[in-house]
Amino acid sequence: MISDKIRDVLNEQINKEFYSAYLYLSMSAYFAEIGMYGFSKWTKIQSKEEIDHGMILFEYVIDRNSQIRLAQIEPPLFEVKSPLSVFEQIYQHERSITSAIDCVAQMSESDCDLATRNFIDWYLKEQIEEEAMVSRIISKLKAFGEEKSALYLIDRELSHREYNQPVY
Ligand code: OFO
Repeated sequence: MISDKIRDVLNEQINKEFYSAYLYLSMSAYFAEIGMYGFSKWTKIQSKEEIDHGMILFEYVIDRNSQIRLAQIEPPLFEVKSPLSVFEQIYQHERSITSAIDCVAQMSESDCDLATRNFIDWYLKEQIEEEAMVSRIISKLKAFGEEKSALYLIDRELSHREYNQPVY
């Protein structure tokens, strides 16, 4: 069993992961609208992974004999200026998710809930990978993204991403 405080923060995190899925899915729609199908595929796959992140938390809360409290998911908000600006917003978003995960880790530690503290390690590592992956795309967009032909090549590269269900 986990404390009510930990139950609530894990439920909040489930909401954040599903919000992330919505955000990436709306970005995927935007990229499809402007004909950038590689960017669209990449963000759609990321959206699926975010649902997986939410579901891993969901199963954990149930396994700990606690309660799921699903809340409303806010509409996804982002500005559509350019692929670079969208990826910069993704980076900021992922940084905010990293801070939220850090808080879960700190709270579980101060609650002497070592099982949750151990569980959340997977998310800490996942956030390092996500921030790095997004920051590499931003660097490429900054270096070459002004040129349409380079953008086309980056779009093609992103179209190679395949969905791999995250394994906890
Ligand atoms: Fe679930 O990692 Fe991104 O948001």
